[in-house]
Amino acid sequence: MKYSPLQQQRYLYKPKLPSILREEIHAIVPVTGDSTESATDQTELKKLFPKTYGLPLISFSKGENREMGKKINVGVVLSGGQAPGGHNVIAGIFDALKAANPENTLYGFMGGPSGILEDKRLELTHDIIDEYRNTGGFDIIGSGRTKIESPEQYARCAEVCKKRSIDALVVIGGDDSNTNAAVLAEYFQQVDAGVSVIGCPKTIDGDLKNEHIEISFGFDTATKTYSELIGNIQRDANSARKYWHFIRLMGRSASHIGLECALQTQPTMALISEEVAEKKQTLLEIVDQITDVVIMRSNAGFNFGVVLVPEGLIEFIPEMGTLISTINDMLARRADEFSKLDQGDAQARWVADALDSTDRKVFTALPKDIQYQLLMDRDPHGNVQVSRIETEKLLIQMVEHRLKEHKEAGTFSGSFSSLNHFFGYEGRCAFPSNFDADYCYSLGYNAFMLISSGLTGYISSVTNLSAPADQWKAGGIPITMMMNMEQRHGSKKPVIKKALVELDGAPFKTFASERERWAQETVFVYPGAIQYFGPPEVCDQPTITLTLEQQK
Ligand code: FBP
Repeated sequence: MKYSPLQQQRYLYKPKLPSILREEIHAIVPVTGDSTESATDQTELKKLFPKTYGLPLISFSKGENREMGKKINVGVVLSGGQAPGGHNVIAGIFDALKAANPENTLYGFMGGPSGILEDKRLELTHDIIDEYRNTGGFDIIGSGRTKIESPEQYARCAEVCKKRSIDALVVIGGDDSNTNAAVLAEYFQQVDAGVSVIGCPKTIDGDLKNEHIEISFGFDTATKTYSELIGNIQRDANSARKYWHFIRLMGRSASHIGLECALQTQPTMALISEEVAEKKQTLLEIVDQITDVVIMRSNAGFNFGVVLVPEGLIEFIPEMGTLISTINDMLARRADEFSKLDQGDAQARWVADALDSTDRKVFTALPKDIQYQLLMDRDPHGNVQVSRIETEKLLIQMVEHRLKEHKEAGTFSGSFSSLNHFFGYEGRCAFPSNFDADYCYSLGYNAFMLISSGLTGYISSVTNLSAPADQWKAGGIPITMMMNMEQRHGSKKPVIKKALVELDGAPFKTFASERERWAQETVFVYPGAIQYFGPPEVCDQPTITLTLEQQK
């Protein structure tokens, strides 16, 4: 069997577009709106982006479009971690591009941004695209984490695009990739390269969002996949009534994934990193908070529960955050010395010796495994890779220790048996939900509309997402509008601001008003698997986060 029955059925699914994009493509025209400003740092950004700062907002309406039929070649690249729906973004670009002119060509750069630098391309044909419609993964052309951010790399991109007659590049990526797309767009304008650059908002983490990007694609499917798994574990916990499950969830710094999964499943507890930082909670305070719930439930006869832990938690605990940034700095400055040491104990001892007494106390109090994980390879930005730190195991060990103390003091007589889980990769390549299949296809189709309108430095924007797809609004937002200046690697850089969970936002407030009840009673919700066929109230619903955020 080459394809599963589900895959065969998904090939037949026709993604839904916003109503304006359903018009015959030559009968859609761009509408220029007001010129834009970044929310902060206007003067510095204007200076850095003389050609692409202040561009107008774009929407589309009906009208005769004579430019649309002009033959063009487009390159597309997938950047960073996988997110469900990437294939549909590419299918959307492809269908729009071929509808505009069957002679148009779409090239996929292979293995991420390095594919542009190395000039590794694949011409995407009908046969190739059809094999990937409505499927998960990024395997059609692969992805990678190489950054295009140096003047030499920009020049190389211009050279490759010129050599291959590429008129436009679509960069499908997160906040950093879209920041780099904006810088590349500005560079191409300055050197008159004749190549436009359009971004598409991707990441399961949900941290690329603002007034104009309601959600990045992949968040919907990933959170629904994790929620299914959490629900299954909750039902097991409620049946066996003997385990505490600690589940760490991907999402990097932001806790959007953890919060959405909590809203979908009503676990016993869910930690939110942003709240921990706001309250300046220490690791011991968090451990005590969990321990108190374990004891309370045990007294009520419930020696089981489910705790959700966001993967970025460790960096938000003040003493751990300070320690991690000191280690990041130290490993960047003394990389040579460090790399000569044996991994494990020798490296941990070397780091402990180099720390000041406060950081050393925090570091050496950690279990050895966690010490080693804190010293693992940094990501391309020099940051610790939070997905590699087993925070859920750390919490389990510390809760066990506290319960032992309570037992000795006669304040706990129950049992605590725990299991740990990490959900991340399980959700990044799932078959996209109908929402992500529709949203991604619309983002791609819309990206081509921006290209054919001669625009550059824009991100494809599809909004009004909690309404049915025909009411979605398609348009373009200048990327510079979403930027601010931040301190990165010792100097100020223009970047798209990462969106963390807002503690005064409706999703967090809803969670906060319910969580005490979830801890006391057992009110688990079991969402079940994503449904692709059936009534819209089961198959087409957006996330609870998006619905709450858009409730008037
Ligand atoms: P992006 O930010 O590139 O979309 O990646 C998201 C993510 O899945 C994070 O949630 C996670 O921390 C990280 O990627 C894991 O990275 P890797 O895929 O390199 O293991």
